[in-house]
Amino acid sequence: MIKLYDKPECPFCWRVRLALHAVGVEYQRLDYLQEPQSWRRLTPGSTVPVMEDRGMVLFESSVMLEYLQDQFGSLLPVSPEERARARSLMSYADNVLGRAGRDVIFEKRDRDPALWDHDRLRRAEEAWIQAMPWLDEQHQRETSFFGGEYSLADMVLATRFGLAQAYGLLIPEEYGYLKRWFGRISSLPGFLVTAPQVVLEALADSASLSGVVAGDVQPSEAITVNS
Ligand SMILES: N[C@@H](CCC(=O)N[C@@H](CS)C(=O)NCC(=O)O)C(=O)O
Repeated sequence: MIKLYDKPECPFCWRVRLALHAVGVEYQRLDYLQEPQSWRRLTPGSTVPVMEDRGMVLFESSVMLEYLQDQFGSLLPVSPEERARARSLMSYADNVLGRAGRDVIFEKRDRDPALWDHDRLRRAEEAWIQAMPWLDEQHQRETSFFGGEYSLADMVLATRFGLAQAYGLLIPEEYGYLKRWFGRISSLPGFLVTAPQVVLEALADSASLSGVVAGDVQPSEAITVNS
């Protein structure tokens, strides 16, 4: 069985959990802090995620996603053009959207609000807003970026939006395609089963504000083996 050394709130770990769920593979989820020695032995850069499959060790999330795509073939669009587009979206998710979100998360996470650097937050929020128009234009349909099938691009973006929302960075109202896409993807079982607690709490808050039953959202931390 695949082993995944994992940290719930890490966006790189979450995308691998999403992809594993999407291909329907059973895996064992290990908290890297509870297995520090075996984890450190496997990763030259001391990062998570780390994947172990039948003696093979992978320590870079993009390689894990490509491996799952090569094994199961259902995580990227078929044509070379659309695959290139999916990879461009993933790059945008990490290098543009993710950078803005990361600054807000790092500033707010586990810190007394009295100590927040408001200039840093304001700059990150501006960068977040500036990242929206290009993404909003990339939609062909509302359900996903690729004609109804969820791809790795959707998964990587969903983790960035989910974590950002948990720290107060929302999709502005005028980006209707993006809002509807996130509304749909964040209600799918794969998203809910793999999401970190902080994301589920933010979703439950926004659901209760919009009248949906918050108890529908279940935490994922209790789940160590997924199928
Ligand atoms: N490029 C790496 C980045 C992984 C990464 O930066 N992981 C962070 C957590 S999000 C990490 O392991 N930090 C060290 C730590 O948390 O101890 C990948 O995609 O796998």
